[in-house]
Amino acid sequence: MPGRSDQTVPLAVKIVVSGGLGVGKTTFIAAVSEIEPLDTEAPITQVSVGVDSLDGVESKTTTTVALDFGRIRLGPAIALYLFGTPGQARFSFLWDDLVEGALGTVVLADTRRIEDCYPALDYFEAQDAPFVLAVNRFDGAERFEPDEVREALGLRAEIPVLECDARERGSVRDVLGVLMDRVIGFRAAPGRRAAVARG
Ligand SMILES: Nc1nc2c(ncn2[C@@H]2O[C@H](COP(=O)(O)OP(=O)(O)OP(=O)(O)O)[C@@H](O)[C@H]2O)c(=O)[nH]1
Ligand SMILES: [Mg+2]
Repeated sequence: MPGRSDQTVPLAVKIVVSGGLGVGKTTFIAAVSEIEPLDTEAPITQVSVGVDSLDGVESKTTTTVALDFGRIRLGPAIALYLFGTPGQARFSFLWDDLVEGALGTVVLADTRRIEDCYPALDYFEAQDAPFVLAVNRFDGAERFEPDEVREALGLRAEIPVLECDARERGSVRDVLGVLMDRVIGFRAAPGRRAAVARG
């Protein structure tokens, strides 16, 4: 491409990491970011009582109140900019701004509280960008086959359902790799805009 050096200027790709409260979004981004991840953790306050369910994550004392942000290079040509959504439902008004320009999304799920990912699924199914569903393995959580998770959530066959450990860099990279395959396939599909922001 004229005027562009592949050695020095990677394509900048915006990716969103979403899912229910305490599902591991901040952990997922921190595990893989090559820059000091920005997080906006704050103590969970009384305002949350009766609004945000902490069932299953009772030990959680802080929560993301605005966003998480991290960056990872995928080879020399692509840099992923990762934006994590806040988990509490009362901050969902931030999502519209956060997803602006995003090319794909990882929706994280916890099988102990699988229904908590419905708001994110509903939201990202309506977006014009692909997403993958990644089940974050928590200690003591029952294991389910990806197809069982797919069926329980009513996901279409073409949506990838994966398992991951949000604390492990390699595992997070694997999820992002599958998402990028989807993003590339989606952008290349006939009738789609090949609109990838240039870094
Ligand atoms: N065992 C286990 N614990 C995890 C894993 N991922 C995250 N955790 C823990 O789960 C808790 C919640 O993780 P966070 O990354 O803060 O979750 P979050 O989705 O960002 O939470 P909110 O921003 O409040 O919605 C933390 O104590 C993590 O250490 C995992 O894969 N396995
Ligand atoms: Mg968080």
